Amino acid sequence: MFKELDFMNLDSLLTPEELQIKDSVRKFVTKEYMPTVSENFENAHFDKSLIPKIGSLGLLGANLPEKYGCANLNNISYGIINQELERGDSGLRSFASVQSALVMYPIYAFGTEEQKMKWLPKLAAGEKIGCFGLTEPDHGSDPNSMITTAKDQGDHYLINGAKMWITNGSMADIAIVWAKLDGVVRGFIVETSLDGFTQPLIKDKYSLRASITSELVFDNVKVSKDALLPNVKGLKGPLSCLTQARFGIAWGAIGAAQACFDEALSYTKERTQFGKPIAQFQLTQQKLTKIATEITKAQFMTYHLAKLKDKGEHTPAQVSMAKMNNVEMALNTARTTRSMLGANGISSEYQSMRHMCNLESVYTYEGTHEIHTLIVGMELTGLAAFN
Ligand code: TGC
Ligand code: FAD
Repeated sequence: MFKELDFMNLDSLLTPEELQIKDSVRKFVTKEYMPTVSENFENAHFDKSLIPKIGSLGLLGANLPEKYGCANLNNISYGIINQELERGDSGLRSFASVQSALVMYPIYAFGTEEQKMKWLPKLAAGEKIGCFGLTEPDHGSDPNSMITTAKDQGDHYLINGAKMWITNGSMADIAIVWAKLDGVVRGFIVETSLDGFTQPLIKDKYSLRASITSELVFDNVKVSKDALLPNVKGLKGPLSCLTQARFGIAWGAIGAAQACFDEALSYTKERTQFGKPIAQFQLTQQKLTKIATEITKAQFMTYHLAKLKDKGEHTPAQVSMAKMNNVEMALNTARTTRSMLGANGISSEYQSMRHMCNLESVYTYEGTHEIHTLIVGMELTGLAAFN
């Protein structure tokens, strides 16, 4: 079994099943994803051929019930999956967390039994791909101001508007679209093959290049009445999905940070300057020590959060603190480890800079660092500082 940084022996708290999940996802990522990630990142390509394999490993909607073709794992295992996928690349974790937390979860939590049986087994197997449309060109941090509308036309709804920066968009079979119906935010399962629905790819990104990001455009898209998710109204619908996804990101960021730490540790032990390994200089050790300490703190916060989530005792603000802290920690780690590799750090032979570029998006999506700061601030003070 591969051994990563585990300074406080967190593994001793994991069950044999949780350790086994970590090992199997690690092996999949190492053998099947890592050999081409650098080339795919350079070519702005997401390798869709891996999706059925990801599904067959039980990594999609992994914390949802077996009845719907899912693995029914606990939240530690769900977190570990995200951590191991993001050790590979944030784009790989993005694919899985959108499918799991932002597409499967709302169907599971807010859908009818027919909607669940129709979509969840296929999404779990990776036979169908989903995306989640909340952000609009002019409404990001403040989704309540969205202007996409759904109009009740008697026997169908008519959707008009646009969503922006949508992960998986151009390859999705369905989109969970949040639109205002009679002024209230509602969720719809919209098949992307419908007339008037287009998903232009967003090109030329410096970040998350091995991930698909798209616009969604709705021009009089006619959706059937059974596309509406009936069991939620208002912004708490999409925000509840974000709580699931942000939890996964808090774990995922640790994987990206560990990958960067491992790279810097082995590089600085090998690389010599002034006649000794650069790992022997005090300033290098200070950097490694700081990173290892921050990763360890993040691991324990996230582990405890998963335990709270298993008991249904976690709060959105706790999830915000973990997302905010861990992503900032991972981004700082990647920037530091990139510098520790000197000029080699900018080469695509190494991964710190790829992680660093990706983490700039992770810092912004699923609620920016600033928005999470304000969510925690509101929890502490009881005063909202958003507007
Ligand atoms: P506010 O009045 O605070 O809340 C409206 C209703 O929602 C409830 N609520 C939540 N419920 C569940 N989970 C949460 N995290 C919740 N936060 C709030 C709240 O209790 C209320 O319920 P009710 O019953 O009273 O109606 O709403 P607000 O308009 O003041 O907004 C607050 C704010 C700014 C925190 C919120 O809008 C926000 O989080 N903004 C950030 C937007 C965001 O995160 N967008 C992400 C888009 S998806 C994405 O980025 C995917 S990237 C995926 C990938 O590639 O991995
Ligand atoms: P803005 O909201 O315009 O914010 C710009 C800046 O202003 C930020 O620094 C922000 O923190 C700051 N700011 C805003 N309001 C405040 C305030 N009240 N106080 C202090 N500072 C503030 N969205 C989806 O719906 N689905 C997806 O699948 C998806 N995938 C994404 C993939 C990528 C690669 C990226 C980059 C984004 C994705 N997003 C997705 C969108 C993402 O959620 C938004 O970018 C994010 O919510 C921020 O919105 P914005 O970009 O419009 O920035």
